[in-house]
Amino acid sequence: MRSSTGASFVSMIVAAGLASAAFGVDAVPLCSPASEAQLQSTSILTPMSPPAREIHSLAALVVGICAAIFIVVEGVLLWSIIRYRRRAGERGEPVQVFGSNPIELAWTVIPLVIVFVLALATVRTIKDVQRTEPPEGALAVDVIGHQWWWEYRIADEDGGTPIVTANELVVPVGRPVWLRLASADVIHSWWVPALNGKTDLVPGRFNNTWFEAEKAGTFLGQCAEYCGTQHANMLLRVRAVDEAQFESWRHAQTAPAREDPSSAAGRAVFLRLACMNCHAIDGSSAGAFGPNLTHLGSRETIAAGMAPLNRDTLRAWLVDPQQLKPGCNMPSLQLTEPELDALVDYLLSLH
Ligand code: HEC
Ligand SMILES: [Cu+2]
Repeated sequence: MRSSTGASFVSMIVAAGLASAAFGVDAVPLCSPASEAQLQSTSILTPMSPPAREIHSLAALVVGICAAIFIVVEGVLLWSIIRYRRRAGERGEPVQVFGSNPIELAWTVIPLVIVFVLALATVRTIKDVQRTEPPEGALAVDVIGHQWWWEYRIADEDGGTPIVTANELVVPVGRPVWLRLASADVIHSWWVPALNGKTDLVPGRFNNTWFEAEKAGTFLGQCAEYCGTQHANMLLRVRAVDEAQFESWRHAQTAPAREDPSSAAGRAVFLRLACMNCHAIDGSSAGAFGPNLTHLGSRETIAAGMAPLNRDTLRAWLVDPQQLKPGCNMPSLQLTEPELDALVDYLLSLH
C-alpha cells in the first residue's frame, strides 16, 4: 500500500534520472533565497524534513555500500586480468585451483553481514517514516485525492469547523504535520520529495504519513500514482510559513466568505448557474464535487497548480476548463462576456 521506503531507492534513482533528463536544472528553481516565492526544488537530493532526510541517508548508505562492492569486485577483476594475463611463451592451461575454505567462507559471510546491516537500517527508517501515531504537537490534516486535484481539511484545534481548501497546503515551519490520506475515486499518491516519500491514497481506507518543514518556502510535488488523463497535472504545493503567518492564514481561512457589495453581481451568477452544485462557498453553496472556493483569492494557483491565479488565467479557465486541462471534471458552462466579468470579479474578491 505504501511505498515510502521499500521502493524509495529505486524511485530515487529513476526520479533523479528523469528530473535531470526532462527538466534540466533550471525548470524548477533551486532553492535560491532570492527567488520571491522561495520555490524549493522537487529534487529528491535536497531533503528538508525529517522523513525525507532519513530516506535520503538510507539511500546514500545503500549507494555507498553498492559503490564499495563495485569498486572491490571490479578492482579484483581488473587486477586478475592484468596480473594473470597470458604472457609470451606461455602454453596450455594455467594451474586450476578448486575449493578454498577461507575464500568460500568470506564470500558467504561478508554478503550476509552487508544484507543484515542494510535490513537493520531499512527497518529503522521505515519505523520512523511510517509512524502509526502522530508526532507530539502535530497539526492534523486530512488529504483527499480527487481526479485531478487535492482537497485539504485542517482540523480546528479549538473544536470549530475544519478549514477546507484545495491544492495548496499551508503549514507552520518547524512543526510536525500529520496527514491522513483518503481518496474520493481512484488511487493517488501524495509525494513532495523534499518532505517525505510517497504515500498512496486508496479508496476505502486511510493511510497516514507525516513531515515537518525545516525552512520556509513553497515545496512542490505531484501525484505519483497514475490516476487518469490529467494525472501529470495533479500538482502539489506545500507552503511553509512561520507560526505567526500561519495563525493569520488560519484566521483568514476560518472567516466567512467575503460578500463585497461590489461583487454581488458575480455572486448572483455563481448561484444561478451550476457552479453551486459542484463548489462550496461557505454561506452560499455547499457543492463538494470540486474545490472549495470560499477563499480562492488567497491561493497562488488554479487547477491543481497548473496555472497561476490571476484575472487572465481565471477567465480563461471559466471560458473553457477543457482548454487548459483537457478531460478534467469541470465543464464549460458557455458563459456570456458579462457573466464572465462578474464571476471573475467575485471569485478574486474571495480572499
Ligand atoms: C460538474 C461540476 C462543476 C461545475 C458545474 C463547475 N465546476 Fe468548477 N471545478 C470543478 C472541478 C472538478 C474542478 C477541479 C478541476 C481540476 O483541477 O482538475 C473545478 C475547478 C474550478 C476552479 C479552480 C479552483 C482551484 O482551486 O483550482 C474554479 C475557480 C472553478 N472551478 C469555478 C467554477 C465556476 C465559477 C463555475 C460555474 C460557472 C464552476 N466552477 C462550475 C467542477 C465543477
Ligand atoms: Cu492522482
